[in-house]
Amino acid sequence: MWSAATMVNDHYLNSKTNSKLHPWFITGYSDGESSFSIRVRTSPSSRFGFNISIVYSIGAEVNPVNKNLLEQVKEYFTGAGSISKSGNMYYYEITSLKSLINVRKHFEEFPLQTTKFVHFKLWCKVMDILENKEQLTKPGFDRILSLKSVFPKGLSDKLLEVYPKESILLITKPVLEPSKTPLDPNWIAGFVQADGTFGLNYTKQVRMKHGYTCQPQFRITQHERDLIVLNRIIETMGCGTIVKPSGDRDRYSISVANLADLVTIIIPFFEKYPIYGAKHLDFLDFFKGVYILKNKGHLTSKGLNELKYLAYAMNTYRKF
Ligand SMILES: [Ca+2]
Repeated sequence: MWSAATMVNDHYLNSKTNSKLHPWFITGYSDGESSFSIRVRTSPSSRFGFNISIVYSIGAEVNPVNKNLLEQVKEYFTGAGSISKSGNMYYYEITSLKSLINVRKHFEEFPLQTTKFVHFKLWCKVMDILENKEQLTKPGFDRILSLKSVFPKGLSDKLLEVYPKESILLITKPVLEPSKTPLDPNWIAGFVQADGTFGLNYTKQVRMKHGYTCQPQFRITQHERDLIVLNRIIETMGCGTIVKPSGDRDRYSISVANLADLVTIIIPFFEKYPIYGAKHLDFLDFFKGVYILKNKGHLTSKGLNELKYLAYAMNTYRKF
């Protein structure tokens, strides 16, 4: 009998890659950190003066652990594309149409859960046009401009000089049907690699005997357009509350700061569904910190020192 679970397992077992990453991890990580884009570049030799290509790209901050993670993602997509460095980021990019067809298959089987889904759908429409070489016909070329115009970056000034807005047929964006189904835990792990934070906030606290305390917090931050997915994470995991970071107008976070929830839900969850990227190291330090707090270590100077040491060697303080 067919079920979503057996479908996932069949894919997992039959896939030809050696990647240890679960298909839903790939989608969760992509929901947080990837882009599906349409590149339109000036090219005098091309029909209509512009060359069109589509790209799948996913980034991670530069460090050896993240490099390894992107190599695993590359492995998952059977070695297609390449990883490059730009500033303090690595980008894994796939640009060949043939390989992108496989990427599309993955995201059709394991769909994006955030509003990125909408851009994926538009991107697929451009892929259809490119596959049939219809970009070489005026209607096909115009259709691509219409599809690109509803992307966040829209059409470049260069493009608008040649093809003014009035000449572009407006299209309606597809909408993401809000789902209420529980999320796959591996999706959550991938999403946390992209947009989650494990923090130990070591702060002055005059009321405390040693003058300091430490507050643990697990967070996932997202633009308000994806508030629905934050609520689905809370429902799937069974803990967390939605908070609005001060000064951050259009973003919301899930916050879990309650020690009992961290010990009984968050830590066991990410032990069972690992994160793989550098954020996994932050999780391990967070894990140690939470247990020091659970054992009331923050009431002793030895425990506080350990917490301080952890807090100032993780996240942005981490040295590789
Ligand atoms: Ca993100």
